[in-house]
Amino acid sequence: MEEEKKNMKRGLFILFEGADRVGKSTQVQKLGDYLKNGLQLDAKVLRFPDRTTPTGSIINGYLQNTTQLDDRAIHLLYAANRWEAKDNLMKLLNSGTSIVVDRYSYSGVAYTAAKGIDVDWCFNCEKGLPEPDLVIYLKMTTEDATLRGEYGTERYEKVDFQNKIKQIYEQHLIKPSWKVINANRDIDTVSNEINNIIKTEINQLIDKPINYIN
Ligand code: Z5A
Ligand code: MG
Repeated sequence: MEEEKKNMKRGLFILFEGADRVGKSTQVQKLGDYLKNGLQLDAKVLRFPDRTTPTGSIINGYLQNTTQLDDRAIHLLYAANRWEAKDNLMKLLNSGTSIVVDRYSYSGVAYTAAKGIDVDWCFNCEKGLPEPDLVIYLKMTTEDATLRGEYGTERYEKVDFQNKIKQIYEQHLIKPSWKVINANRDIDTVSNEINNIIKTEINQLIDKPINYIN
């Protein structure tokens, strides 16, 4: 019989960030499973862009190169895609459900700033969104990431552009509180390191109020 789920005052917001093909979606699923089955928490996995919404459908067309859009216009659509999810994110967190999120505001800033647009301009429309309690940044070289499956089929998957994205993350976005993980190891080694971080830090993270990006 399944053990009873733990009652949490509020859910935890854990975010995975990083350039293309570093293993974010793989690790998001694994951490979601660990929270649910290992730690017996209520947990949900979410991703941005959410391609199922009206803004998500325009973003999907843009990523697949069927729609062309001004760089700032697509940036604002990515942000709108997060703002339309805000109430649901807050509802989940306040009802005690933890969320493991695959990309968020920092992807928004990194990918647009890598096109040469001012980082502060990019960040402005993210201010006021719920802030993650913990950000896990998966790091590896672009050269190693290109060796992974299906690299190169969507709009941004070019080596020079990926290096610019990494540079924006690593020079402008990573804060001392982020966990920078060596992603160029086998899936289970990376996952075990992340599970250990969560197990060690979960109690102190959960005691803090939900913050907002500012
Ligand atoms: N974007 C933006 O511009 N602005 C925004 O605000 C947001 C996003 C939110 C779509 O995102 C695009 O949107 C993205 C940024 C931009 N750019 N592009 N292109 P997406 O999240 O939908 O992208 P994706 O299709 O999921 O790819 P990804 O995120 O780049 O991949 P990943 O999630 O990091 O990797 P993965 O799918 O887990 O793994 C990739 C492959 O490697 C797969 O075959 C795995 O089995 C394999 N893998 C995973 N881990 C390992 C390890 N440890 N060893 C070996 N092989 C591995
Ligand atoms: Mg992914």
